[in-house]
Amino acid sequence: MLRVDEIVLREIRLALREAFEISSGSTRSRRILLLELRGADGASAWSECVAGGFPNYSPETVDTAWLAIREWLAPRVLGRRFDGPDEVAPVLARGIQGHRMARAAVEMGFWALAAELAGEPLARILGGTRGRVETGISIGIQPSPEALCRAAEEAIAAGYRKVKVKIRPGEDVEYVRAVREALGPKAPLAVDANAAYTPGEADLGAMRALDELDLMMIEQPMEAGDLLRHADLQARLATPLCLDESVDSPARAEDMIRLDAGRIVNIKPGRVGGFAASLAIHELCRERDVPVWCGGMLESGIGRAHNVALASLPGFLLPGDLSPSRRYWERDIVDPEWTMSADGQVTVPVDRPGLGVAVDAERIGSLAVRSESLSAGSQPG
Ligand code: OSB
Ligand code: MG
Repeated sequence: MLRVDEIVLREIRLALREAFEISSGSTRSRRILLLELRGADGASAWSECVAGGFPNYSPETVDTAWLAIREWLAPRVLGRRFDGPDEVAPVLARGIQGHRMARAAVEMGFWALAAELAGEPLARILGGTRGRVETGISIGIQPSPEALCRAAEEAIAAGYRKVKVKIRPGEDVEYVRAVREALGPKAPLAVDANAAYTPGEADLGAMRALDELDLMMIEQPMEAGDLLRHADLQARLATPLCLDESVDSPARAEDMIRLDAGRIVNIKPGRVGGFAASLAIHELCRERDVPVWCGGMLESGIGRAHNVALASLPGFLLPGDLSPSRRYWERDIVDPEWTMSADGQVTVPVDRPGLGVAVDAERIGSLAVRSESLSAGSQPG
């Protein structure tokens, strides 16, 4: 039996060691919304909402998620008895459009709490089978092809199993060609456009040029809702398209497969509404032989723990964006911090219950710029 009596929301700000730029915007300091779920019997668990400070990747933000959790989501689950964490997502979804990142944060907190109460690692209760997961790096847009090549070479030297480079029109073919030449023909290289391209001739030309560079995938070239145009593009390219922003539910993953709008799925549990939806997408893709991998959203060590657990499932056949803590933060908010071996593997903490890392609640308290406690009975609406 699973019951949560209090959810504490906290916003912290963590400065990135270096600014991270994607086609739609740049982040220097990450606004992070953390949830602490307190169970009936003193047990507690943490989760992280992946929404950012600005609606460029998704319409959701830290502020919309805070509102959604306080007004509509927390009141549905506080004080309510669940037989298992898989029962939470449908309760959060009923009659609510969107707000998937907010829903995911609550739902994933319940999974972490269930693992804690069962004395099992989160990876185990999700169905994870691996003790180590391969990691790739995601490199933001750089000032020059030379700077990008340096970053890519350092990443390969550090052991990363996949190098993903952010692109946008004008900072694409020349940059990626330089990286391909620097790393050699066999290096595992991918690009991510974060929806910056259109179906027009100019952008198609860039896509055709990228198609010559033996990339593992081209991630999300066009707008999230544009499955048909992704299908048209996929028909013209040999390189598999990978969809990220477009796949916000198991149904959209099925659409992708049926339309051949992409051949790989980047699963981010935060984007799809949580673990139940992630498991459904994983299952569907396994049945259809579609490889999946676990994406990242510049998470702190808490969100990373959730992602690493998910990435240990058997269908996660490609390296995830699961960089170690040091890639992003001077100091993480978990102990031990996430690390990567010299051959690009992150260890799944299967010998410890719950998230498998200790959350530094004291530090979170001192970093918090706002907090709010929600409990059963004291709820609006
Ligand atoms: O598209 O995968 C993306 C970061 C913020 C928003 C969108 C994306 C990303 C990343 C970061 O690529 C990956 C990571 O956390 O390592
Ligand atoms: Mg992406």
